[in-house]
Amino acid sequence: MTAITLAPGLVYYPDYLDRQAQEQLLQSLREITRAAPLYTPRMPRTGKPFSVRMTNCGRLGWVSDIDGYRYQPMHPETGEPWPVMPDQVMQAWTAMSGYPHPPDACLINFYEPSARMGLHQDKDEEEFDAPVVSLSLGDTALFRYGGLERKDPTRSIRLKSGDAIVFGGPARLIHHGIDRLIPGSSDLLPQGGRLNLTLRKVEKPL
Ligand code: MD3
Ligand code: FE
Repeated sequence: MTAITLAPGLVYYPDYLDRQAQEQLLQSLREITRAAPLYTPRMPRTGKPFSVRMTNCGRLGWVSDIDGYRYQPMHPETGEPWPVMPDQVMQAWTAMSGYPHPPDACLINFYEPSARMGLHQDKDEEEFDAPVVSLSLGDTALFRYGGLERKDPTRSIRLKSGDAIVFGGPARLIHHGIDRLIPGSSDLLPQGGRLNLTLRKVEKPL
């Protein structure tokens, strides 16, 4: 496993999942989205739709609607509990997080070729001592990250299918986003696009 430290607390694992592991994870995600369909989140207050569609697995899921951002135990449209986190996802957390408790939530983002995600911080969790672990599948994305202040300078890297990236310690609250996908860069998803999983510890451990 190759680990490249890009900044303090920010570790990149290129090709963390080989092709077979990517296909296995994709199959799990197909089962998850059958039970917990991708939905279109909306911006708080304005109700403007995200270009990224989302679902979750694990005990808690991150949702956004006109009322705000939050973690909740059920799908916002079906009202059903989120599907269980696959073993492969739990194993990725154990391998890369360095954190002694299992994750509470796995947010699954689906990007169509034109989708993007603006620069933001992830701060809806209570536990910032735990890192966020991200797994990418499908088309390569141009991922941008900066610093703790929105005005800080940014850098960008390409996240390709099978890559993992971990944000912990001093990198946990940095600004980050997805500028765009590189269409046709992967043949993993038959229709193109990209899936990103982010594994999170939401609540403070007992
Ligand atoms: C840095 N997702 O879901 S993954 C998100 O590719 C999110 O879908 C992007 O940003 C995506 O919130 C980026 C990389 C990532 C994920 C979580 C982070 C970077 C992070 C949390 C803190 C700092
Ligand atoms: Fe984020």
